[in-house]
Amino acid sequence: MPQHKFGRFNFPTSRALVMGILNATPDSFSDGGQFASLDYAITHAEQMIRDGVDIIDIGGESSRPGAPAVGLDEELRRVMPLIFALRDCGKAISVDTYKPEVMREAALAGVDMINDINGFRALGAIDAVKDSDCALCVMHMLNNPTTMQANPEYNNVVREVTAFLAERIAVLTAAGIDKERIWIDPGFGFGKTVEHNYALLKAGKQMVDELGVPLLAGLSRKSMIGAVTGKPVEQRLAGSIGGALAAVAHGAQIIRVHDVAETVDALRVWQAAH
Ligand code: 9MG
Repeated sequence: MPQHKFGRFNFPTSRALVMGILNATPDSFSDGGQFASLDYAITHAEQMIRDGVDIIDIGGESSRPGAPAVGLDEELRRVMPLIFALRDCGKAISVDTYKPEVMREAALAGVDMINDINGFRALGAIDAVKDSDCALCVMHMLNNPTTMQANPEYNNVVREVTAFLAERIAVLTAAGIDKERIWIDPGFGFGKTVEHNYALLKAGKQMVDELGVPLLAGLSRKSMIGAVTGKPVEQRLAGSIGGALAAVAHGAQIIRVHDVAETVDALRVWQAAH
């Protein structure tokens, strides 16, 4: 049976995988400091596991436009205790970071994926991951999280994003990284208009065929869902599930989501109908 090697795990290619978003940021419900935040995040992770998650994506810095940058020490302080608490939970662990030092520590701690919204472009990022065997998610982002949504323009968004990802794959493999470790992600909402996002969504299979690596898609609760449904962020569950199924129909093999239980159910029904 064909499989994706994914750090310590082998996943079947015959179904799409669900990646649950776990924020290792201080939560707004608790004023109990670091340990309360850690407890809260672990409780959330345990719920995702009961709900059928495949991969838990731990992030210590929000990539939302306007979100405050987090320093290296603070990001390590947020992310590392969660990695240690969850790495033997039986589910694959991913870390969402663009900082080489965090990548290095996470890889040493045995995580299964590094998810880099910056496509491993930071100085030292490739060195930080090259000697590990975790999977690498290479995402496209135009400019940076502060400037990316200021009038994004492309002549041909699919061609330009595909060319960017092809270049990153070439750089990673030239550094000695096995292509089997690499996943691509068009980066919905990262320097794209609604039209750009849907053009990329529809081009998923074309990108996979052209680049020869599997695709991860993250559109949960994003503005591309709100633009079509007219719903605010807290009412985008049904739209996000529609988006997840559309992404799978267009070739995505991992769906990054907030709402694990509902997405797992939707994908199970989808799978049963194929
Ligand atoms: C961290 N993060 C936020 N949105 C994302 C997306 O669409 N893809 C990936 N890989 N990471 C994301």
